[in-house]
Amino acid sequence: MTRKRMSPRAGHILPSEITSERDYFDKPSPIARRDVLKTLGGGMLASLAAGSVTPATAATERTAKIAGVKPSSRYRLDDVNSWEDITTYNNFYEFGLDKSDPARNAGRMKVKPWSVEVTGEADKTGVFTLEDILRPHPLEERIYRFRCVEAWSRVVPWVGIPLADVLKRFDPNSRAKYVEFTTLMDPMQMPGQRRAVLDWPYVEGLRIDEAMHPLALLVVGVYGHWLPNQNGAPLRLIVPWKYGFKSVKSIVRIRFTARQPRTSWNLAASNEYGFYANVNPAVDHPRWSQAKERRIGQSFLAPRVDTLAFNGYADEVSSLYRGMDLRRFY
Ligand SMILES: Nc1nc2c(c(=O)[nH]1)N[C@H]1C(S)=C(S)[C@@H](COP(=O)(O)O)O[C@H]1N2
Ligand SMILES: [Mo]
Repeated sequence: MTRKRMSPRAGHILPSEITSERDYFDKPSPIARRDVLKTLGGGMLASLAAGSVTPATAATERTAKIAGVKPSSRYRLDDVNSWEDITTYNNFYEFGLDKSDPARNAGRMKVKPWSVEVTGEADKTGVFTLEDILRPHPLEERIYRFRCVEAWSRVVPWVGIPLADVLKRFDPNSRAKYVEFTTLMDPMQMPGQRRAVLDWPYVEGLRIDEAMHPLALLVVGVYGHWLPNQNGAPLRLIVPWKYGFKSVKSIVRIRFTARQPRTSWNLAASNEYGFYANVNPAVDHPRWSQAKERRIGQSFLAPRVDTLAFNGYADEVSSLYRGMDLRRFY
């Protein structure tokens, strides 16, 4: 994997100093936000001053509608969050550290043309255009629960294709025990990558049987529209029974591998962000409880709702983890 150099100024920030998404990003207090800027040396402010961060695009602007999306009859839920809830409060650190930064900054990312490199333990590897990847597959709308490790959640009408249907076309071989997904690396377009917040590019992975599970979705849209950039256009993963950080955005590489991939948040803080990261209300994060969650779009005063085992998908996925110690494999 090629890793481009970070800016020298960013070099002194260790991953261990930024272990928590929540510490930086889930505090509503403006004072906490100022502390972040101080901690990070004000680099983000400097780039703002230099005009290198795109000014606000209309955060709630609708992307084009997708034709011919078939609503899933199986994956329907009530209380779907609004377009605004889903597209203005995001984690996409490549575009900044604040929840509102991706909607403001991701507009500059060029998502057309887009191609995905498929490598590793498969017979049909190579570079494929996004169109080639999508062409054979019907697009389906599935409403899934989404649970961030920071203890917020929402309900989202994704548009996508079962990941398994796409992966099978590459004919993974018997050595393919895991699949790794990598986000675009481009500090010119992604100002957040100029800082060593994570070891860029963002990498995530699944065991092959998890990746082949029918719930795992390759997503291209939301609410019947093509994905807005801040949600990981033009192609992202959604693994609804796992914490949100597994659902990697803006994928440019898929690699089949015999060994468990090294994943970004696990590398940054392995005691806090496991490889499996299944939603589990019984296993607290070292620094906060995971028993309940705050539903985005509701008042901060609204009572938190109970977090469900495997985010409500236990009947479908718990058999994947039979015999594993779910506390250990948090
Ligand atoms: N490349 C990349 N993918 C990412 C992230 C990120 O910072 N970079 N954040 C993750 C986290 S922590 C969450 S909660 C979800 C948020 O997805 P959403 O903004 O569409 O809700 O994206 C995940 N995928
Ligand atoms: Mo998250």
